[in-house]
Amino acid sequence: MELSRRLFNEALRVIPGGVNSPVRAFKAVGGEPFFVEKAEGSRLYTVDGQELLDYVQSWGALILGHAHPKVLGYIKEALDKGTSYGTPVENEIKLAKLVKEAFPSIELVRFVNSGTEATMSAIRLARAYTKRDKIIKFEGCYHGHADHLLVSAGSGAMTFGVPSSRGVPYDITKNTLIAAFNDLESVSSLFQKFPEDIAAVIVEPVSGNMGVVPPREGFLKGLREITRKYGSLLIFDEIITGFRISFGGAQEMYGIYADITCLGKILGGGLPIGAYGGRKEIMEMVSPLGSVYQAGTLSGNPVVMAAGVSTLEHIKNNMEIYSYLENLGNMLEEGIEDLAKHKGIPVRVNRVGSMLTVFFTEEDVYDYKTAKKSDTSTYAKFFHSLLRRGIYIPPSQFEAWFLSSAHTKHDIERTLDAIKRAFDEI
Ligand code: KE4
Repeated sequence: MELSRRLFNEALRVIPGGVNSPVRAFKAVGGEPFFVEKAEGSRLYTVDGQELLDYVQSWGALILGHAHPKVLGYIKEALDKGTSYGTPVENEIKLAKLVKEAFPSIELVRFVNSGTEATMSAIRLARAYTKRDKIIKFEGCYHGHADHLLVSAGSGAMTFGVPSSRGVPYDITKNTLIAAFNDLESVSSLFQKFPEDIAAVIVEPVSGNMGVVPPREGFLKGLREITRKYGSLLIFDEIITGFRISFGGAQEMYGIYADITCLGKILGGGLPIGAYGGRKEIMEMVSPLGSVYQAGTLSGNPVVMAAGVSTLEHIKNNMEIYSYLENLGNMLEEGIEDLAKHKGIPVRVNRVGSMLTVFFTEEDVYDYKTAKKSDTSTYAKFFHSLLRRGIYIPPSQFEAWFLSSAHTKHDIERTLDAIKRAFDEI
């Protein structure tokens, strides 16, 4: 880790915390981050020559694994024609059609450059469409770092135990109401209090940012019903789940359809992207058609569109990826549970398809409060024990592990062997 250490010390002199996104700094698990030289398939290769089996996969952006030849091929072909034109390109249409195919609730879709832009724009649009100001989000869910959504946020904000961010004026967050995930009563009581003021409910249909927390039976259906009853919009933040848990995300898996859907990560094949979409009568309010302004210099960038089209086309032509990932995920989940039981270590493994979290707790984890009961210091020891054995899991208890189609049965066997040894050490 010598070169990584030197580079990190250099990075600290020029970048806040030495990283361009907080969770990468290893603050939640201690130690210093390694620097990566290159990546391929399920592997990362550090500047110090270490090979790591990667369960972060760029925070869920790579369901095909690193440097997939087909995706790289499309990107290289696009790069040979330039990097950005600031004009329409045909691949924007192709990617939009692929999104519409996967998400029947989307009639029109707008591409942006990050998940944050997608959710920020979706909230603005919902407020314009309903002419209401308040929104409901859930404690522990993370929708990017737009001011009005950095309240009781998950992911890095939760990791640091600072659920809300400084620099966000109360005037901005006073319209953000907080409910508890999997608790419909907490939602209906807010609607009873503000029956005509709530523009939208925004939710990660399967939360990935307090660790993985699946929706309980009836939760999503209940959100669909209550938003319809009060004339609010239901926004599904599928930036993680879209194309991850199925090609059509949580909407396909659970059969509940959102009014506005936010997408990202896999959609861009590892390049910067976000998207928001919904039915025509809503999306036609977006500039230049309507009065809701949203713009972006690099939105619909030709190289990003090529990466997205190649990724989604590959998945569409190889849909058996999802059953492959379900089997690998199940093998990992059951293996961890068996090992923990055998060692008498209290864990809960929450999993949906190829996204999972190992919580160090004796209780079921079904919302923010139960997730927060996890033993984060044990998680930190577990993290480093696995890293020493060449296995890289998220450097935070409150993130999701991700499998890719590049992971193999042998990778899982190797991981379970390392976990067995790690359990001996914690
Ligand atoms: P970005 O602005 O980071 O592209 O997307 C924000 C976002 C929105 N919605 C969901 C459900 C998300 O998970 C995210 C971003 N996820 C985090 C970690 N879970 C990205 C990692 C990071 O912040 O470095």
